[in-house]
Amino acid sequence: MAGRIMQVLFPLLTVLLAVKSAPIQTPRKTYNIVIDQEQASMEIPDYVINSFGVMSISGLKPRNSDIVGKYARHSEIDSWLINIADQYPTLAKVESIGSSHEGRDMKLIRIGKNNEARTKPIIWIEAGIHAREWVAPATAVYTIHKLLTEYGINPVVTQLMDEFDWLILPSANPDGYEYSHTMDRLWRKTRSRQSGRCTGVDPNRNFDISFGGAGTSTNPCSDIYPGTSAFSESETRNIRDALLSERARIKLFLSFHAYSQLILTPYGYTSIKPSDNQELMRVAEAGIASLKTIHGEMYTAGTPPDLLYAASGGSYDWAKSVAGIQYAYTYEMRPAEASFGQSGFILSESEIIPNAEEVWASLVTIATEIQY
Ligand code: 0X9
Ligand code: ZN
Repeated sequence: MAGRIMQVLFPLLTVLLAVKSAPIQTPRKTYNIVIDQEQASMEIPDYVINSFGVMSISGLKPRNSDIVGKYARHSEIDSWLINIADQYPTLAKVESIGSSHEGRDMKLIRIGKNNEARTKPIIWIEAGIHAREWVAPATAVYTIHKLLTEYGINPVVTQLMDEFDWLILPSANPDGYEYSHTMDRLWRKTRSRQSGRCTGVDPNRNFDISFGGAGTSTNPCSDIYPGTSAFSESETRNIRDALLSERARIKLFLSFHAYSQLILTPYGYTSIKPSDNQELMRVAEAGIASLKTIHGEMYTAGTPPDLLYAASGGSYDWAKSVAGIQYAYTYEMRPAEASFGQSGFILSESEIIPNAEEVWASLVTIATEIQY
């Protein structure tokens, strides 16, 4: 018994020491670790944890992990969401925000201690709006799994779930995502029928912000075709409506994409900077500094016109300038660049978890740094 208690207490002590002695900037807040000893003795494997709550787990495999670290199909993500929410009924709830063009359900998971009270500030994550950027939904899945399985165990996770509700849409373009699995690995758009025998609209050009402006094409066959009008796509309408219904509480809006290793700040549609550009850059740079401590990966912060190209009709620009969410960012995840002979959208499955771990570290810092 004493051995069992030591086995439980020792890792907890390691957690506390790691958090206390961390040399790098981390959550300014204090942690209250509440842990059910019975449950802990059954579930906590040996682990080490760093100051961002990145844990390396050995021993027991966490439950519900079947699609974590994999490129899952939309239906697998769907049923996994229902399953994991069922296992953590006090911490999570799944709801549908509507259907895709081809009738697939778009599920949003609401995660957080006391989330049913609907009073806390919200962190919103949309992933997979571009079909071929598979690491984006995979990172959202990892994040959902981490939040739910480490609540009450990992003080960083516990703190961030006590303080925020996390609303995560892991598969924002289900039809395109499926098409990229079955027909065309590099498919990007939705799957709605367009004129001229072409299919699909770029959903990240379809929001009502400078619609049809810079970085779009009038050719329906183009990958950056914005559609016939803003919100012509059911997927973007569903996202718009879900976002608007929660907008007062959303303090941080994140859109997960790949690739290039960037945290894009607003705006994407114009080179004019928002009045709080400095603050948005400060928080993004802090996130990048944390990200780099995990696996040494380098990210850059800045606006799309400065770092990539201008592009109008994007979700995060709309979230900031229309929905009024101050902190809105687009992540472009791994890889930094395409390697010879291979598209940058094709990232080995073995990089999903390292990518998600470093993104998590940046999320911890960003969530801690935002002022609201
Ligand atoms: O072009 C895009 O939509 C994004 N890059 S990607 O390679 N993932 O397609 C950049 C989006 C930046 N956001 C806006 N320009 N609104
Ligand atoms: Zn993208």
